[in-house]
Amino acid sequence: MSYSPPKVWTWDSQNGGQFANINRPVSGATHDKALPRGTQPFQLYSLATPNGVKVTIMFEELLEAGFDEAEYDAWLINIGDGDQFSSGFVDINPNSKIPALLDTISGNRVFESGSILLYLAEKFGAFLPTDVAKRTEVMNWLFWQMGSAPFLGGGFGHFYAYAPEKFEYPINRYAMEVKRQLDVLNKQLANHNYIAGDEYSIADMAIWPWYGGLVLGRLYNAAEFLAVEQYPNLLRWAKQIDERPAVKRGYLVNRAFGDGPQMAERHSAADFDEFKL
Ligand SMILES: N[C@@H](CCC(=O)N[C@@H](CS)C(=O)NCC(=O)O)C(=O)O
Repeated sequence: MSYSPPKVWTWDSQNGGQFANINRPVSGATHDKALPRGTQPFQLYSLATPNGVKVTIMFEELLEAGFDEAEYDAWLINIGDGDQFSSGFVDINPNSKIPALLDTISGNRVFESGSILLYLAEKFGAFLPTDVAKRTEVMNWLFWQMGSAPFLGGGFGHFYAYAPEKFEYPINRYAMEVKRQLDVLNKQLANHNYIAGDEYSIADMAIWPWYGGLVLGRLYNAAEFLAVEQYPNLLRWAKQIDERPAVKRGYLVNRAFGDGPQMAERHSAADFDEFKL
């Protein structure tokens, strides 16, 4: 199988891949629609993909730690339906990707999951050490996640689970890179309880939904293919984080797909009452 690129690339909207209907080569709004707005200080617009879950875990951890001012309304953005291209969403994230946040107290818009985690950590003085050396290590791993996960999601996940055919070259390339990343995490967790050291931090919250989810068999159904039992320290950490009550709650928020329990929107702590968590 070979392909000769034409002189100038043109858009084939019917490329056969899953999600091809929402991918476009241009940015910006496709329709005029305001975002819904609740009464809580934070308005989150998201979906329970790994990038979305990072932020709902952070909100639930803040609330669990007693920061009542971290109350939030979590509104569902159904990316399959193109909700991320509404004029209201594009106003708070010109990149049209979940998660996006509005801090109604300061009026700040915040997009990119790493930026949101950092914003909330600094605002509440939580899950980010103040000591320079410790803080730098958290940042190292937070930025590691932001740079690495696209190879897991856009690379491995796309070609292993979503592409219209199984192509050997990209699956080999990205399986190799993802296994290298799993080995990096496994080695780091051999002598650290949490990713960045002794303390649970926003680095764990950023990395767990992707790499924890992968080794727990919740992502791309690829745990066997990637032989995740080769990473025992990573598995130990993934299970340990999975046990946290705030993580269980955060995992559920904005979940409107899959076989397990779902909670499309979250507006107060009482929304969890009907779930056995
Ligand atoms: N780097 C971004 C990535 C966000 C992202 O890729 N979001 C996906 C869902 S996981 C999305 O909204 N996709 C919709 C689209 O591409 O139109 C972040 O960490 O916030």
